[in-house]
Amino acid sequence: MPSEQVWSKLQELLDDGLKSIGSAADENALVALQKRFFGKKGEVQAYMQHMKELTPDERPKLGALVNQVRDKLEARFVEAQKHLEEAKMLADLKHRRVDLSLPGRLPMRGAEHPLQKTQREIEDIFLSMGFEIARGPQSEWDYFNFEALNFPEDHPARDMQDTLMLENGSLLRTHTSPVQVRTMLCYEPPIRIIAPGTVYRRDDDVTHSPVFHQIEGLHIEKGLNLTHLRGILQLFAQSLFGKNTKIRLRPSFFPFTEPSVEVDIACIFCGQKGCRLCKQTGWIEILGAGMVDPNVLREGHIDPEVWSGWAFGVGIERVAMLLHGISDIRLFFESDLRFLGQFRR
Ligand code: FA5
Repeated sequence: MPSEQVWSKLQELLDDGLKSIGSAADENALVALQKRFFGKKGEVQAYMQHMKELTPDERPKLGALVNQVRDKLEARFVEAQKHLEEAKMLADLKHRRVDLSLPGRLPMRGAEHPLQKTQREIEDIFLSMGFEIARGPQSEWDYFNFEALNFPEDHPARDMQDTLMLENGSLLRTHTSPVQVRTMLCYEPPIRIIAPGTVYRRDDDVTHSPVFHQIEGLHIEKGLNLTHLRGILQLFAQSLFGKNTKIRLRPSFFPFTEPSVEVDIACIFCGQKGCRLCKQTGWIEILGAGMVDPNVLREGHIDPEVWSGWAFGVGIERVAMLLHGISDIRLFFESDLRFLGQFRR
């Protein structure tokens, strides 16, 4: 084909292409046109075959012109696609009659679980005082859960914590205190840790759950005594329940602390006037604590002649119930969104 004919055919192709693409009726027609013009054997590519009919200085001109034609057709193609999409959307909208004055629907927002939130708040208080977080296994050996904590075999103190036994001879830990000895065996004193975790007991009523959570605190240092324990727990109670919160220590018994104490806070509900929640006493028990028994330090390979320590164990559910005025512990475990949604920040 002589070169003038090639040029004019190319112009025809461009005119025809722009017109047909511009008037494509739907998506299917566009796809067919795409194949017709841009396919491997499409009409644009076909022009490259005329190369050999041209003189060497005309060939680059043909290449450039074919590219220009392709670019223009492609641009028209993108335009047509956009136009078809818009037309489809408008048709849809007409059909659906969207009422733009209706309020939008808010996506559902999650919330931190109240137990997780309480645990984090307690952790933050102790982390700010230089304590570190330690952890231990939930399936535990009798040795760490009882024996190393000074509960001799068949000692009636074991009945204080109804234990769930596992088939391999281990048990579900009944408290976080086993982390005390595990930590002593791993680290040299001074030690300052808190150990949050899940614990299990054969226990089930409105204030006791078979699965619950505790945070253990352990401080081992030279020259510690009960006043250090009292000071830290006072600070803890004030950070959690308010700066005027008073605490008191009552003598108690745990095999692994000597002396042992129960710690009460002045009733935050009635200001110590006496109410149903403090059973008219003005005080509410929040945790057990005491000075680490020398036998326990020895089990942890720590010399009780040199080092002394205090420890405490607090129930996270108990604290969360007090903080939020919740009277039934089962609410924490029922996954009822009406209850959990109230803890959104
Ligand atoms: C202990 O578990 C001791 N290990 C605490 C301790 C640690 C004392 C270190 C001294 C030194 P106790 O059995 O009292 O103690 O439990 C501690 C707290 O766990 C209780 O005050 C209570 O808040 C919580 N608790 C106990 N049983 C349940 C239960 N079934 N459901 C929910 N919370 C519970």
